Amino acid sequence: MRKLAVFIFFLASLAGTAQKNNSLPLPTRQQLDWHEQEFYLFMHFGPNSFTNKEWGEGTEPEDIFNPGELDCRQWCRIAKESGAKGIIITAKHHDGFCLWPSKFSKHTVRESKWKDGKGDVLKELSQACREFGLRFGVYISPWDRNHPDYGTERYNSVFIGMMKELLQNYGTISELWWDGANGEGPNGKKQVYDWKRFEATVRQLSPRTLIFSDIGPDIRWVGNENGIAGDPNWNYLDTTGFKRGAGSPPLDTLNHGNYNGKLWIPAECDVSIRPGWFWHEEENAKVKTPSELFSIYLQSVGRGANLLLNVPPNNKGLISAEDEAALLGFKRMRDASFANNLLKDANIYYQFSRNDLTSQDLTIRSLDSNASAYTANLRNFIVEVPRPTKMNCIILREGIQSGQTIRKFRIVLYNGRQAVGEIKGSSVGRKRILTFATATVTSFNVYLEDALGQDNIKGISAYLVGN
Ligand code: FUL
Repeated sequence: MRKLAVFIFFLASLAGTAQKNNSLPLPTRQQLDWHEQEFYLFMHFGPNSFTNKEWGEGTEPEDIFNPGELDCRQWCRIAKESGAKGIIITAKHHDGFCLWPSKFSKHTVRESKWKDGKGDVLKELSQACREFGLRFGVYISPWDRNHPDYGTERYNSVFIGMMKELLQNYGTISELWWDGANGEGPNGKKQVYDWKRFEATVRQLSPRTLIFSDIGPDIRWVGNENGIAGDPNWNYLDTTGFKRGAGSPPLDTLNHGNYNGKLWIPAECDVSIRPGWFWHEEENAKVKTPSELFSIYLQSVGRGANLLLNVPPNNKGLISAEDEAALLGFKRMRDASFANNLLKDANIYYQFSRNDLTSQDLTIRSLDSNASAYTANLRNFIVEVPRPTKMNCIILREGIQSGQTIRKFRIVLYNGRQAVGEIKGSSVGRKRILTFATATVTSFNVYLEDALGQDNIKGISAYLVGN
């Protein structure tokens, strides 16, 4: 009898040779790589970090921006220690202030006294990210409450010029974040954005950069700012007829995706570690606890999405001690919860008959008796642990390189012949973390009740979390 590792290897190799479901949208190589990032940090930083505002007016004097102890290496050290895979920084928020000395604006770090106008936050952060092996991404708000050209066609070229500076001067930009907010500029007008040109510019200059917005094209907004993906969460979305911002699909659709959607546009869950997106002194005592962050993790990464957690640097230019402690506590909880895979010594069997679902009647055969005979029938399987084991969490992983094919599943837990729990669900995706009341388990059956083509489970593990 073979062990779990063999099972996973076998299924992984099957997934590799599986016939493609030609009708299913598939992730690109960049998207697949993005899915593996799981968790990375957002950093809202700019004049608002000094004025106690969330949305600056665009009229703040540049000298307000003066982070006397700015240390991007401290940000990166903390990001790394917390297990985050990268940092996305607000290069320009709605107030229009540029954290880099853009040629296309007179409202930038260059006009401030910070480092005598010679500072460049993006330069420092991109270098630190490289040093720490983190990905570097930028948020750039199309809405600009400062720029004199905002509300005219000229602004579209300004925005393109700014994006070119970002894409060409700071090494690889892993993700470009387009905020959907579109308000009025200094002349009281709203901008008609030239999204086609914006997108073509990014694709042409940096084809590997993933573009985030309400509707992608590469990554979609999850429809809330609480960091919670829908259950189910489909990686598919239909965007025809929808726009970014006010014309975006209903929030519920963004939250769940479209079951039969035509494009692979997975969800990213953005949420702040504090009540606001920017740092405010009075929120130092309101930083989310490690348990709250862990619960968000289960509902974002645990539903096959990615988690973008905002940790805003303070007015000194440092991550505050409160945020650092919460992040490290969150990391310890993840490590402690997922250190001990209870299926390490488990055996996996396939059952032949899909109608024959009671444990004592199952035809149990081991995988190595004739593996090739089973390739057509991998839907249901039994996992047996060598001794009664307490567990409250099972993780399923789908081989999403072949699409999101699992549409309905059920798991029945047994202690001997006695059923002691049942878990039902629909989407799996890259990772599905299922938690349930702690049970003593000797085996469990996994039924993939609705799945397209070759079934696509790439891995399975079980844990006792939060104990
Ligand atoms: C929103 C913005 O208006 C907030 O200030 C913040 O940047 C959030 C992530 O996106 O649309």
